[in-house]
Formats: sequence, C-alpha cells, structure tokens
Amino acid sequence: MKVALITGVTGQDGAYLAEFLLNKGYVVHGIKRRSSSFNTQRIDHLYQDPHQADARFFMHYGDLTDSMNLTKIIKETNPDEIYNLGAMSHVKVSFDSPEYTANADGLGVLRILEAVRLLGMEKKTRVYQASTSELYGLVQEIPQTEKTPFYPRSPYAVAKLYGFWIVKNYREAYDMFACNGILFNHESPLRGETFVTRKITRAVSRIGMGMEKVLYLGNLDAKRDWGHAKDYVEAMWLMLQADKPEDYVVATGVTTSVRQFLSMAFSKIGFKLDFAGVGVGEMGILSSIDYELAYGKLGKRKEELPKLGEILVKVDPEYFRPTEVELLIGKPDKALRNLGWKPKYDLEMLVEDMMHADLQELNKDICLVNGGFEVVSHLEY
Ligand code: NDP
Ligand code: GDR
Repeated sequence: MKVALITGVTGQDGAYLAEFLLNKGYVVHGIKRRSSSFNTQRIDHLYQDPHQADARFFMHYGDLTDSMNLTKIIKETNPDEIYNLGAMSHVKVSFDSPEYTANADGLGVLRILEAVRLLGMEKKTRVYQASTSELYGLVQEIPQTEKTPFYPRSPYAVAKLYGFWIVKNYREAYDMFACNGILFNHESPLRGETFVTRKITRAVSRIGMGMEKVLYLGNLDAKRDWGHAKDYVEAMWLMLQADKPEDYVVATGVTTSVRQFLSMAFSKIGFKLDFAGVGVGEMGILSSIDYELAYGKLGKRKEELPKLGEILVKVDPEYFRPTEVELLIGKPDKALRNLGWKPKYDLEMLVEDMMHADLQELNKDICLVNGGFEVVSHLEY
C-alpha cells in the first residue's frame, strides 16, 4: 500500500484529497494544527479509530513553521508521496499577517524539502507543492501558461513564489521528484466561508430565506478562472504518478467576473439583479423573480420574499485589497495532454453544487432557529 502525507488536511483541498487517496487504497497521514476548538469538520466523515488493525487514516499534530516537528512526522510516516497543501491561504489576510504568511507559505516548503533530503528520502519520496495562479498577479500575458512570467501582487503570492522556486531548485540540485501544481481558483461546498464564491453562495441562500438583507462585497470586476476542487485534487495526484517531475497549470480556460458569479448564484433561486452605480457606489438591485423557481428552491411564497427594487448587494471598500489581481485565465493544455486530466465540472455545475449545499446547510440552521436556538452567521472578507 502506498503511503501519503498531507499537510493542510483540514482545509478544502486536504479533505477532498484525503478521501480521493483513501479510495485509491492509500494509507493517508494528515497534519493538523492544534486548535482550542475542533478544526476537523471537513474530514470527520473520514475518521477511523487508529486502534483498529485495518485503519488507514491517521492524524498528527504539526505546523509548517516547525521544522523539527515536520522532520519527525516525515521520518515516522515514511511517505511515498507528500502533498504540501498547508498554507495561510487568504490573499487579503496576507496583507495583515505578511511575516507569518512568508514563514508558513514560503519557508514551510523549504522545511518539507530539506527534511526529505536530510532524512535521505529524496529518491523515495515524491513531493507536490500547492503553487497558485496568484503568482501571475499583474497581467503579463493571457491566457496564462507554465511559461508566463510571474508578477506577484500580495505577501501571499510572494511567499508562494519562494515556494515555487525552492521546489524547482531542489528538483534540479538533488534530483528530487518535486512538482508545482499552478492551480487556478477552485471552489466547492467545502470552500472556506471568507473566499468570494462561498461568501456569495452562503449569503444568497440566506437572503433568499429572509435571514439576511444585504451582501457586502469588494471588487466586483475581478475575473477568475474557477474550477471544482474535486477535479483539481485528481490533477495533484496525477502529477506525482507521472514519469518525470514537472510543473503544471491546472485551470478551466474560462474566466468569469465576481459580478457574473453573483448573478449566477442569485439565478439559482430565481432572482435577477440589475447593477447600478460604479466602484464603491455600485449596488445590486433585485429586478425580477421567477416565483415558481424561488418556491421550489426556498419554499417561500411571493409575500415572504424580498421586494423588487430592494438593494441586495453593496460594495464595501473594506474588502478591497491594497494591490489586486484583476484577471486570471489559465491554459491547462499541458495537464490535459501529459497527465490525461479531464475535469468533470463546469462553472454552472459548480455554482449549482455550492448553492445546493448551502441551502441544505441553511435548512439545518432553520431547524435550530425553529427550535428556539440562536444561529450566528459571520460574513467577513
Ligand atoms: P484552506 O485555507 O482551505 O486550507 C489550508 C490548510 O492549511 C488548512 O488545513 C489549515 O489548517 C492549514 N494551515 C494553515 N497554516 C498552517 C501552518 N502554519 N501549518 C500547517 N498547516 C497550516 O486552503 P485550500 O484547501 O483552498 O488550498 C490548499 C492549498 O492550495 C493552499 O496552500 C493554498 O494556498 C493553495 N491553493 C489554493 C487554491 C484554491 O483556489 N483553493 C488555488 C491555488 C493554490 P486549519 O484548518 O487549522 O486552518
Ligand atoms: P483569491 O480568492 O484572492 O483569488 O485567492 P478570493 O475568493 O478571496 O477572491 C477572488 C476575487 O474576488 C474579489 N472579491 C472578494 N474576495 C473576498 N474574499 N471577499 C469579498 O468580499 C470580495 N469581493 C470581491 C477579490 O478582490 C478577488 O479579486 C484564492 C485563494 O484560494 C488562494 O489561496 C489561491 O492561491 C488563489 O485563489 C488561486
């Protein structure tokens, strides 16, 4: 049985990858951070009692800022494959915590590679690094490929740039099997609630159910190449099964603005928005409702829904970034050709999946509210 070690196993990608590898028959070790409250919601369904003889999923406490801890875990678990997914992954937050971001997202990669090397495992252990389309930053060329120059635009992207190059350097210097997946944005029902897609699908569900009035967002003009995380974890695995270690762009090749994503999410509950104003003054106004669809999705009649003309979306400059990445669109031809990667989801299916999951989640909240419990929602960043 192959053994995999995943950093960031409690995150969106970590959860999907752990499940994917367990289904492939792997023994999977995950590194989780100590937290004062439970932080394993995304992987609780995969939990196996480690006392069972046939257990294949194990958790270890650790942190990418602690090289001794990483070295110990790598030595003990002796993995065939390491997937380094752990990171302070929020671009806006990286402006608030730049030093920590550099440490975890930049030096963390070095710590993994150096541990593998010092333990003499560089011929056995293959390493996947979670590189990102944020490396492209300020547009140099579209669509972006493995050859497009980088121009990072945030402390997060600069830290990831170090990670990218140290992987390449260790590959060349020590002949290690180490790959960068340059993954464009990928989303899912497990996406963190402060990333824009999930923030939107959660808020649209809540507005439809009458539990929230207005959604505040930042730059609606930003364009992203959004795919589904389930498809993207498969690409990570394929990279480590290849004959040669190489870097790959993973993307859909389609770009969409935040404003368009917003309209798509509202359309899933039958709402149509018109946009008025520009920049900080821009608003999304409810212009029509397909009442039949709204009833089917929300179980609400006309009189229970927001009224036409109501402002449902406002721009709040709090969510603007000091430097923005305006346009990302990837060309995944190399991954399609060399890895045989074939994504199953398009954007329409992604939005449908996220909206469906958030409406279901909300129904749980509504049961709690009906039972007399208070439900608090946090919508930040
Ligand atoms: P998430 O934010 O959902 O998950 C990040 C994971 O990293 C969590 O498990 C988190 O733990 C863990 N983590 C954070 N800091 C540390 C640390 N210091 N030491 C160890 N673990 C840490 O991110 P995603 O799953 O979306 O992304 C996975 C990786 O891919 C990240 O590296 C991200 O930067 C990169 N990436 C993501 C893309 C996307 O669109 N999703 C696109 C391109 C790259 P905890 O749960 O305790 O917070
Ligand atoms: P991104 O994702 O920065 O691309 O990084 P995010 O969803 O945070 O932002 C996408 C775009 O939407 C704009 N935006 C908002 N963003 C957030 N979070 N909240 C808002 O209210 C809002 N309004 C507008 C942003 O300005 C931006 O242009 C993600 C992360 O997963 C990274 O770890 C990963 O490397 C990249 O994707 C690829």
